[in-house]
Amino acid sequence: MHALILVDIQNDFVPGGALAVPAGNEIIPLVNGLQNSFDLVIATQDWHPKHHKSFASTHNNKRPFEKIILHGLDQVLWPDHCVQGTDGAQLHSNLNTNKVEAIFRKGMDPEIDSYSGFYDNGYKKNTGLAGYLRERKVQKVFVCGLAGDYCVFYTAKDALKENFETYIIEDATRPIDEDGFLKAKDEILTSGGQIISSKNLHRYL
Ligand code: VGL
Ligand code: ZN
Repeated sequence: MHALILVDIQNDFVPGGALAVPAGNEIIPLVNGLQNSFDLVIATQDWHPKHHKSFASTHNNKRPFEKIILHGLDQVLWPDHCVQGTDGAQLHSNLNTNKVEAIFRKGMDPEIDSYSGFYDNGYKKNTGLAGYLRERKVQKVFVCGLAGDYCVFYTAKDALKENFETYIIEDATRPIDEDGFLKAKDEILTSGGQIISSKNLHRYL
């Protein structure tokens, strides 16, 4: 079984949203088409309570994109985004979700950020995604969505950690920062994952 994970394709991560990923909207038609090639499609959804500690506005005299240490972990401070129940937190309305069998929400604990669909950034809580994929007999995990240098990267990293054959579909993601994404791709490759183009997807299925 091979699964496609649609990471955080939410209104706040596309241009016009609170934490817009440049050209993030451009992946949506491709992602919609890709879903037909998979046995299983699941999605993740960034889903923060108000005043989450990853928001710059929660701290005094901090601005978005400043870095702090939060409970011992490096933390980028973000604009308020993907607040539970808001329009910005909804999956993008052009994203076809008919084939999505499950949605794993993350980032609910106000004290810790959660980039990966599998664990929070401190590995304190497991979302159950790894167990779900194993129960569904998934061996290969293909990751796409937003943002390439954060939630896509960390989801792919944890998929490797959980011993899934792991692929990032490069043209079906967009990063916040291009340099960060170069480093991220390098780390995936050195950890045994692959970075592929949707054009070559048939070779890996
Ligand atoms: C993300 C920063 C903060 C992402 C989520 O989906 O990549 N990035 N929260
Ligand atoms: Zn977030």
